[in-house]
This record gives sequence, structure tokens and C-alpha cells, in this order.
Amino acid sequence: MDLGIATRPKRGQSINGDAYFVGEYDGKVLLAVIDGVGHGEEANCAARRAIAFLENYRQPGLETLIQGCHRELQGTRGVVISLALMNKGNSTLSHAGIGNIESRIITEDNRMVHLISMNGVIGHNLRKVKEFQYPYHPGDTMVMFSDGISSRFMTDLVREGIPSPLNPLVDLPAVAQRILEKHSKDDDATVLLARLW
Ligand SMILES: [Mn+2]
Repeated sequence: MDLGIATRPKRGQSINGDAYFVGEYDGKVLLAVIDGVGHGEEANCAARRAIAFLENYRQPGLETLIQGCHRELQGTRGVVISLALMNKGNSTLSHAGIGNIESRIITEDNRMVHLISMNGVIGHNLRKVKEFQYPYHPGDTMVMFSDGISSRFMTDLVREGIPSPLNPLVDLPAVAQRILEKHSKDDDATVLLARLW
């Protein structure tokens, strides 16, 4: 899968409270961006627990995954998460999010689809979990980012188109790195770009 991921801890911190995950399960790809509440050691610990849970899970139904993660993270700082499962068999993206990780699909004809997340913090307060289905076209680009990245970069991407993730030749790791350098705030910061296929 064509991916671009850039992440770094808050300034002055040696460890990152943000994390990401990419896993493949027979024809499906699971993508996740996670932000441990706060920063530093305890945020990192919560994020790593969430990743370990995702790694050991083999039959991903997103609501079940989030519920399981919530149980697993009791007693930690907690995390916010965006989970997307790309099913190339029917060109559908399933998505479930808790908290303020932002997720969008940028379509090849330059529309932006906002993926819906519910309020809450996994490990602390989880009320409603809801999974939504989004049809996509191969070549569309999935974007996920934590609140350490200013969402203004989306406007820049669409307006400047330089380098647009819509261009199939574009180097997604370089775009992700550029977004991190230009648009991150004083927090742990993560951006994940994935070409859907
Ligand atoms: Mn954050």
C-alpha cells in the first residue's frame, strides 16, 4: 500500500504520545492514528497498549475493536483514535472514530469527505461507538491526523495543489513530512496519508 506517515513528539519530549498502526487482513487493510491523552511517558504507554491490542486482533469489526480497546485501556491515561478498514473487494472504507483525530478522504475529483467521529476517550468515557461506510474510488487518498497538526494544511493542499496527494506520482512520505514540518503545533503530532486501491 502506498503510504506516507510522519510523526514526532511535542517539543522537549523524548517519547511520543501519538502512534499509528497499519495491518493487513486477507484483502483488507486496517489503518489507525492514535493520540494518548496528554504527552510524555503516560500518553506513550496508553498509545502503545492500544497498538498492542490492534496487533493481536485478527477479525476486525471496528465497533468490537474499539470496545475491546476501551476495556484494555482501563487505568491508563486513555487515547483518542481513528480506525479505518479499507476493503478493496468492494471499494468501501469502514470507519469508526472516538475523539478528535481528523479523518478525510480526498477524492480524485478533488472533493473532501469528512469521516465522522464520536465524542469520548477510550479507556475513560466511551458512550456511543458507530461505524460508517464510505464508498471510494481506487486512487482516492485517505488522510488522518492528530490535533498536533493544524487542519489548515488541507486548504493548502487543495488550493496550492503542491504537491497534491491526488497526483498518483506524488511521493506520499515526502508530503507527510512536509505537512509535519509546516503545520504542526506544540503537541505530539502525526499525519498519515494512504492511497486507497
Ligand atoms: Mn494531542
